[in-house]
Amino acid sequence: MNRLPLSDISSTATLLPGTNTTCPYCGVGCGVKATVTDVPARTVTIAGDENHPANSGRLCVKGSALGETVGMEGRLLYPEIRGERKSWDESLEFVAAEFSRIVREHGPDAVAFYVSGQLLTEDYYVANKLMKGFIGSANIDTNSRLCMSSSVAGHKRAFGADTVPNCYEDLELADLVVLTGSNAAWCHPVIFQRLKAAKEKRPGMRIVVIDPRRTATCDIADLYLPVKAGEDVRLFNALLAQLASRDALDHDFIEQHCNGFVQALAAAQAQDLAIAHLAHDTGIDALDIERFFSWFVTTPRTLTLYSQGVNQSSSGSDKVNAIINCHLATGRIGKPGSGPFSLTGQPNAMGGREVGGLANQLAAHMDIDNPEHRERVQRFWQAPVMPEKNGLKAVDMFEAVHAGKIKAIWIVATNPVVSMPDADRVRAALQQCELVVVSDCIADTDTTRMAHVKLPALGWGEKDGTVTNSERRISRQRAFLPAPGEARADWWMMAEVGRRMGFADAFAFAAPADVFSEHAALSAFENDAAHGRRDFDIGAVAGLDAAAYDALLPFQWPIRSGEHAGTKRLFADGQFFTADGRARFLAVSPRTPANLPDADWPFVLNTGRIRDQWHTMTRTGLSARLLAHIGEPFCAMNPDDAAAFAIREHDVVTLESRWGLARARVQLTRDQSAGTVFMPMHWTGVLSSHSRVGAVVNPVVDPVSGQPESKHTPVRVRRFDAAWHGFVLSSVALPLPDQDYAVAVRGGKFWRFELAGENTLVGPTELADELLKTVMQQALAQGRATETLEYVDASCGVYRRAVLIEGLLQSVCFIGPDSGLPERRWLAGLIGGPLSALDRRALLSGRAADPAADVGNIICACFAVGEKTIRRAIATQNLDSVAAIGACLKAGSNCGSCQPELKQILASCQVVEKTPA
Ligand SMILES: Nc1nc2c(c(=O)[nH]1)N[C@H]1C(S)=C(S)[C@@H](COP(=O)(O)OP(=O)(O)OC[C@H]3O[C@@H](n4cnc5c(=O)[nH]c(N)nc54)[C@H](O)[C@@H]3O)O[C@H]1N2
Ligand SMILES: Nc1nc2c(c(=O)[nH]1)N[C@H]1C(S)=C(S)[C@@H](COP(=O)(O)OP(=O)(O)OC[C@H]3O[C@@H](n4cnc5c(=O)[nH]c(N)nc54)[C@H](O)[C@@H]3O)O[C@H]1N2
Ligand code: SF4
Ligand SMILES: [Mo]
Repeated sequence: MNRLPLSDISSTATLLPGTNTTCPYCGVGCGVKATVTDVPARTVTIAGDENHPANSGRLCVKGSALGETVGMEGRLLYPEIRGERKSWDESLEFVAAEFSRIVREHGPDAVAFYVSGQLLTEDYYVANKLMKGFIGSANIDTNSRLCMSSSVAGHKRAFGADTVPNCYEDLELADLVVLTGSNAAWCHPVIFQRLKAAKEKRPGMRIVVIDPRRTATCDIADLYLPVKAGEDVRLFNALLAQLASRDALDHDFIEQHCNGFVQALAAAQAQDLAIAHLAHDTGIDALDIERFFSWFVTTPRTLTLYSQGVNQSSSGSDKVNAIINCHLATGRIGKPGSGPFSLTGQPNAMGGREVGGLANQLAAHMDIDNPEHRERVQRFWQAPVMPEKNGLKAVDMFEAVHAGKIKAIWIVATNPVVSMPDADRVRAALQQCELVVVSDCIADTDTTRMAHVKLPALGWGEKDGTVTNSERRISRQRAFLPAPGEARADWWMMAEVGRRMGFADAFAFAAPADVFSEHAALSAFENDAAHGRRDFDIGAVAGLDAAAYDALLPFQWPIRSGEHAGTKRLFADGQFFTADGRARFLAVSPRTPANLPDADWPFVLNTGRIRDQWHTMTRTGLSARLLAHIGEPFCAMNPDDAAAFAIREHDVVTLESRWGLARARVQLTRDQSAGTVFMPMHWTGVLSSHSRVGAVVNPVVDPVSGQPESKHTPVRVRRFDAAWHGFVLSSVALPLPDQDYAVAVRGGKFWRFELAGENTLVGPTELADELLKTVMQQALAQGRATETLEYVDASCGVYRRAVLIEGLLQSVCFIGPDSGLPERRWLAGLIGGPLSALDRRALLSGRAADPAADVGNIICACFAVGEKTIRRAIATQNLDSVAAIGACLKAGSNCGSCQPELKQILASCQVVEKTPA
């Protein structure tokens, strides 16, 4: 037993008070200190862990709000089969028996697991072992297919292994940071904050942002390149050609450590390199392209950060290799402050790759299509079977479910009915599947609605294990809350099913530490010069006992047996993991996306994330504070495009593709280039009637990685011709109204419903009756006195109602002919309370008698500071900087996530001031 020679990586010293754990959201992997102040009430105080190297105490707004998402609301508490509560024993027995039967009758490829980068490494390891080594199919794929698989493919092609060479310290050491296809300000906020701080300290550091949308990340950019969607390969190929023609190559590095340079350069030079044509094809100003090239040519310490604008593309793998080519050509890899750095999305996207959770991987960075690897893993696992070919990748997997070839699927910690492309087809596939098992911590999701068997999983704060962040740093997630109901760990469910399928010995894990230990041992198994060295090796932590595992400090892999500290950077020695140890240049050529806009589908739909929501909102949607910034699904559109289609700000629009439709409220902005629209991926069928953008997204994939092109779907956008608009504010949750446009938004002490309908309302009274039915029924059942206030103007279709119960305002319902309804914020503030005479009089006008009561849209979620408050303060107190706003209103002074918006508000106030009336 390896007992703690690991002074650098295992210690109990920093563990008290509170629990040191890791944030369950993005791949930055911030250390969090959680302190439970009231166990039954599950009250938890959250702070950044100052000793965690990823964040040194910083947290973004989502991390700071974690305490608001660990309550019992909405939790799945007991196993269920076909809607009936069952014991764990019955449920596991049922799943194991059905999977065994289907495998017996139809072969191992008739079953599948679809898992997630939000699983802990231990969960993931067990799932992968069960499917590949014991069921004998490679049909286990993961939402990382939608997220990181193009990077995996690019890394393997260039480096011979899926290796991220860099570490976060490089953020501070770089002289030029290129962010391409990454909105780090919103999606990797602590990395963004580190960059921002580095730049403030060292103003000579330059930042370039490459993105078809001008995002909040541009706030720190010296140069913004509005690349036309999909044109990254062309841009980076042209850069490679420039590096050659301007003699910026590292000839020694290329000759000694790389193959394929000549071919890659020839491919780059084969494209039209005339700057005017390049500018035309990429949509970027010629001078800006030249400036970018010059900076790259002259800056040895160049770091390229990339994320989904690169990966989620039908040429995603080629984009990754085009970027890596430029770093290899200049020898800028594995050195302080330089390298190609893929920012991973999910908290454990990396851990999943380490255990081989993708359908074309094996385990511990070995490959299914390598017979030696197969034999080795089989021997290590003492597995009865081992698939010889890759399994189905996510999009193909759900197609096979649709076709009835896959008859049973177990979906764990992901919500594919929302997040897959062509999502209505995914729903249809599950609807007709023989057996759908879903493990989730939340009871009602778009995917659990399709489940025959629901298994309650432990959530963050309850589960125990490890995750790996973007810089290869393995950290512990630790439990600090009791399991709710009968919820159990995901690894436990998988292992139990494994045992019940007849593989008791292979799945005899008693705790996550056992799983981790086996995983670590496999990583080091025959991993040496004689057998061929693999990058992923954590042999030093194989055989940790429970106490050492519990005390594990964050460390970066590889850490080989006998080593005492992890590895900051790889490839500094020019040694790669290909057969000959040389890196490979890849000859790539620009390719247009598979589906291009045309007269029928004139716009390119781009999808992605917003600052305060996480994916399908099952957790961030529990926090009213996180919904204060953006509460409703929106479609960002260029004002000129909107004008051409008679679309005005705040109109509801329908986005339609050949695959499906979604509705959202229009947001006009010049940050969105003409011909493109953007809609967030977050809204679900639970929270909206028709705002699940996945239904619209084309199921096109990258031919190498199988990653879907979620950033590029031709669509048409038309104004939703609403005959009426409305909203409801209610102190109690109401069922989602079944309307053409309906969105439920959680507020602090209320729910808000935004509504619109296509058909003329015959009776607004009847609609209000229907919408407020739950409120009235509850009052009736409790025998409480209700009072109704009404305002009707039938001539113009205006109807307003307020319901008071025993003097307290319970709900309001406003219906009108257009979207010009009063602001909701003032009314919302009145819900649940008694009304003053003044408020009562103003109530159905919807407008506060005192304008200061209207704070506007919330910009700073930490301190709930609204846009109108900020604008008033700027005007009245002459505030002229973000710091001044912070000093006056506190806005932007906690997590800093809203600072780019504060800057924009300042700028717009200054423009107004300077514009003569
Ligand atoms: N707030 C928040 N943060 C998150 C998440 C979340 O749900 N919410 N999810 C996490 C996960 S899993 C992931 S994967 C990451 C994703 O992090 P990011 O990749 O930074 O986020 P996205 O918004 O998906 O897309 C990034 C940008 O790519 C741009 N883009 C689109 N097409 C192109 C193109 O052709 N070329 C280039 N260069 N850019 C293009 C988009 O306009 C967008 O601004 O975020 C993580 N962090
Ligand atoms: N249009 C469009 N679609 C996209 C993207 C895009 O940019 N545009 N991005 C893609 C990307 S990069 C990603 S990563 C995916 C993300 O998409 P999903 O993975 O589908 O989204 P999540 O909401 O994170 O789903 C996680 C689910 O697991 C549950 N859960 C949380 N913790 C646990 C746990 O410990 N155990 C179990 N069993 N369940 C748990 C949550 O309640 C939730 O239901 O979306 C992809 N889809
Ligand atoms: S930056 Fe990412 S890991 Fe850090 S607190 Fe925010 S969501 Fe969590
Ligand atoms: Mo992701």
